[in-house]
Amino acid sequence: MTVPNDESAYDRVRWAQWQAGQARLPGLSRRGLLRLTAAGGLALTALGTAPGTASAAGPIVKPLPPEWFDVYGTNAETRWEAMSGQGYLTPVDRFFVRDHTSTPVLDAAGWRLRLFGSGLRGAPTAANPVELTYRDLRRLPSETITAFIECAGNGRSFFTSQQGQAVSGTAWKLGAVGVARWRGVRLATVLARAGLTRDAVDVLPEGLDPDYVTGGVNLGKVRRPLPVGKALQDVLLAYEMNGEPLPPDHGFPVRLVVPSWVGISSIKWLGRIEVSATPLVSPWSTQFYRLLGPDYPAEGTLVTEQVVKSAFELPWDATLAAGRRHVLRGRSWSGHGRIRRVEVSTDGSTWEQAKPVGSTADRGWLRWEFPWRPRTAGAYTVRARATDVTGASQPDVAPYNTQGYLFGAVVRHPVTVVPTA
Ligand SMILES: Nc1nc2c(c(=O)[nH]1)N[C@H]1C(S)=C(S)[C@@H](COP(=O)(O)O)O[C@H]1N2
Ligand SMILES: [Mo]
Repeated sequence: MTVPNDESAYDRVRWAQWQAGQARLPGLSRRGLLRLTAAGGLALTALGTAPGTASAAGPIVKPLPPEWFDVYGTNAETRWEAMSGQGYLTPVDRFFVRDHTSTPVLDAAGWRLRLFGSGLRGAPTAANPVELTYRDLRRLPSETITAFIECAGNGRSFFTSQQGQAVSGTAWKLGAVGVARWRGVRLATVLARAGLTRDAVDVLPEGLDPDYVTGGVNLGKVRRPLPVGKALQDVLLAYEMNGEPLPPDHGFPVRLVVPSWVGISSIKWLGRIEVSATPLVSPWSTQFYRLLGPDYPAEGTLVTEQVVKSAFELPWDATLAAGRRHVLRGRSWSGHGRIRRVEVSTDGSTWEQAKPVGSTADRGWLRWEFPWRPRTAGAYTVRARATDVTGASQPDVAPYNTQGYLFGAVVRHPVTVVPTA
């Protein structure tokens, strides 16, 4: 079976196979599957709106000081002013957290990665998988990459506040993104050692966190298939983040880092990987993380690469003094490649180039700055708009989709300029 390189072709093929009963959905009981199927498209969309299952103790392990984070149930986004004065990387303690349920605290010594499936030599079963220990993994050749991880729903709240559209899911502003240096072993290396065959088409990484239950249906472990092409390209089994062992909230002992793709691809607390010679799907590829709505085909479109975005390292509703020289700083990033140009507008109509600061990693972000001397006090809106190497830029309006993914439009950031004392 051939694997389409083009992602939309991949999705068209997988969707057709899923509809025709030729794709498997592992990890869901038959009853769960029937309930899902019976629920139909509309109700499936509503699953995304079900409230999180936060435990009273707090699903996230690390401290979430209010000056660094806005917390929504089992998720916490970085406040952009907390990036002010920081270097290129997002410090681990300020990195956003997105947990479907809660952070499990695992032990590296007892951890095993289990690989199985029809896409491996000898087709090992889930009950008798190829196993790797943490020490095995640490002994394999390592690679370090700098890459952002960003939630597909980052910026979702602006569908409502800027475009007046109702969407389901966590109402993130722009802080569900961070850049880190990830060290680990290429997934390609591990798959080769496990006996990857030419027949393999999909890999399905799965987390060790609790089952995700929503709308009364247990969807099983958090998991999302990756086409084998992407799995072999630049995906890392990461055990270090910014030079330290991964902390619990970010996937200790081992997580996947799938550069440039939506955050859900980067499965944390990795436990198993099915490697399959037949197509695989999961609720995270058939219902969640699909663009659905009036402008999309009925089955929607799979979300893979992130779009272009920009953010100011300013508090929301920042206060600045009139008549003074300020330097507005920010960062821009894209899933399609490096940022080539950033423009800033402070007057609602004209755009000027921002100055790049330092260099940019291929799969990271670009830092920039823009000097500004607001002459008079009042309410202002500052805007930043980036263009990447593919020519993709930020529109004024993001295409509407019911689950509020990929908000790539220019964000109107309010700033209050006060008279100088
Ligand atoms: N096992 C597991 N992996 C997961 C998730 C999860 O809930 N469980 N959340 C995903 C989502 S939706 C995102 S955006 C990223 C967030 O990574 P972070 O919490 O390290 O910032 O992890 C992804 N990997
Ligand atoms: Mo996400």
